[in-house]
Amino acid sequence: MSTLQEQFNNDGYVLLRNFLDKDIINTIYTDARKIFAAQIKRVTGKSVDIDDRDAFENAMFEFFEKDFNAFVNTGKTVQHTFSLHRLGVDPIIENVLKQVGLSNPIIGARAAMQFNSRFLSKDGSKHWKLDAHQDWRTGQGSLDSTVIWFPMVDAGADIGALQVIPGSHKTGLRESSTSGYQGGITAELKDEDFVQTEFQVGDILVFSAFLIHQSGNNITNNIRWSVQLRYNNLDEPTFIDRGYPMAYIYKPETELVTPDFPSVEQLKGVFS
Ligand SMILES: O=C(O)CCC(=O)C(=O)O
Repeated sequence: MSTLQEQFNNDGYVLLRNFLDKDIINTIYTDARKIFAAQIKRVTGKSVDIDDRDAFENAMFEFFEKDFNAFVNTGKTVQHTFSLHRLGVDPIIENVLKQVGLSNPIIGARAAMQFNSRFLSKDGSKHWKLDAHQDWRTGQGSLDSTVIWFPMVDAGADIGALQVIPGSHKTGLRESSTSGYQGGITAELKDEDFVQTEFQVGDILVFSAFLIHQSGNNITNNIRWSVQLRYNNLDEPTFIDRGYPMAYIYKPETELVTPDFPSVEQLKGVFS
């Protein structure tokens, strides 16, 4: 067994330094900001420089306040970029999954991106950060189901990088107030058991879906942009025996989101 796998089995996670090409991460980050910038222009009338971090993020907050619905939909749209999904199936990712023991990895859920800031939450709600949880409850895949998490900006305690409880992946599936992402483990967990992770761009955290973890507290005025990739192992016997359950449900809206749209003329315009 490799030392990497031993460490992963023991602690439930490994933090790999300088693992991803910074340009690959920057492309994902840039694609997301460009998509937001297009809607920021529409909603606020402002053309923002996506590389002027504070100005761009202030424009994000303004967009959030002015058109929440469009903000939510744009937030969903940035989850669908080619760059993000290309990374999710990159051989470098496939190989690291194999190194920690997933002999036959398969995507567990769509690659996802988060942009955490208290300024992107309604009415002081805590929806921008996640309480202590185990991802297995939402994925319910193989027992060696694995998550890769990394920030697209340097991230330590102040900007709320993940906090994990080493070894907690071996303590079983814990009771939770929900099976979704809000809510969390109901048992009292000790603050001092959590380890605060810290990242430079390029570092990644690879962790068991049973590892107890939570969002850190982003006390800065900046957004903590991060990516999460989730995988199962097709060879894991209980996953096979349970018939490869897929607990993620993607479904279409039942109603037209833009009533009376499109007109025949609009369609003719597209195809003329
Ligand atoms: O990025 C975060 O703050 C939380 C992410 C997380 O815990 C998860 O995706 O399971």
